[in-house]
Amino acid sequence: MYYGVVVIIGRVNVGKSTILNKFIRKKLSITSHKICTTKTNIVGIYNTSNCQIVFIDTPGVNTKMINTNYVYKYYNNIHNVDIILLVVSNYWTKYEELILNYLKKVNKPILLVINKIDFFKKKSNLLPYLSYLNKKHKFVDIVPICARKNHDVNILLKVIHNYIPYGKPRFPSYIITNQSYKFILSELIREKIISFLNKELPYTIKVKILYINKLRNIYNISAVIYVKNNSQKNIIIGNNGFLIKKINFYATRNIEMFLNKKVNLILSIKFNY
Ligand SMILES: Nc1nc2c(ncn2[C@@H]2O[C@H](COP(=O)(O)OP(=O)(O)OP(=O)(O)O)[C@@H](O)[C@H]2O)c(=O)[nH]1
Ligand SMILES: [Mg+2]
Repeated sequence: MYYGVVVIIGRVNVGKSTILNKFIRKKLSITSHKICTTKTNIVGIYNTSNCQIVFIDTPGVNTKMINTNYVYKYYNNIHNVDIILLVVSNYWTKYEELILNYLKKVNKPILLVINKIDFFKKKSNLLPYLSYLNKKHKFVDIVPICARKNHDVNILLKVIHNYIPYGKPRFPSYIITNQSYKFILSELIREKIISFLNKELPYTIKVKILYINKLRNIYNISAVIYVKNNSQKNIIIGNNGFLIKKINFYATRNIEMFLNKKVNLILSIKFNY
């Protein structure tokens, strides 16, 4: 048997969480086109008949983090991983430079993943970028993919397999994460809040699951959305409750897909500051 730990690192918004979800074949880590979607490390456990890989999705590096060592608290277990996936999109920035400088000191194999290759209209346009990246570091491999369309994610998994050592799996094979269900469901609600709200607001809002009750094959789930003040509350509720209903509708679908069960979601709003 094979067992290994892989950390997924990169700038904000390059598609790290999308990649994790494709590996695990479930939405475990929420995604959005807005930056700073992932707030904490998210673990996804991938199983085959002879291999278990623990993937750790991390919050993306952004402007706020770049000037502090804040981000590296999410990399605290980096010395225990077998391989690092450095994810970049269709361009390289000073953030990648900073992350790579940090990773070089860690002395672990780095696999470079170029995501969003759908932005290269012609395959040949990718070649100069590949040779540019090749000079940046002695990456163990460079794998171009398009996570959103699930293109070449399987190739990436095969390459990762090459770096997974022999070992006994640590988790039962039916487990896909070590996070609690309550946490994942609260994230699936937060994803919809992020997608329907503008600007900074979504990032100050927290969601907590109060209870999950199964009654005749229907999951009754009660969750609280914590806001700072009345104006945030009004925004979330929307005209005649339009927005909160929309959030509820799409969050319910999100959770139903995750649980594979019918869901009745009850949302309430409270102040937490
Ligand atoms: N065009 C394109 N978009 C993609 C691809 N993969 C992911 N995306 C989109 O990129 C956006 C960011 O994806 P995420 O997975 O949330 O990115 P992330 O790196 O986890 O972002 P943070 O958690 O904020 O660091 C989403 O809108 C995705 O749908 C891809 O291959 N092509
Ligand atoms: Mg993310």
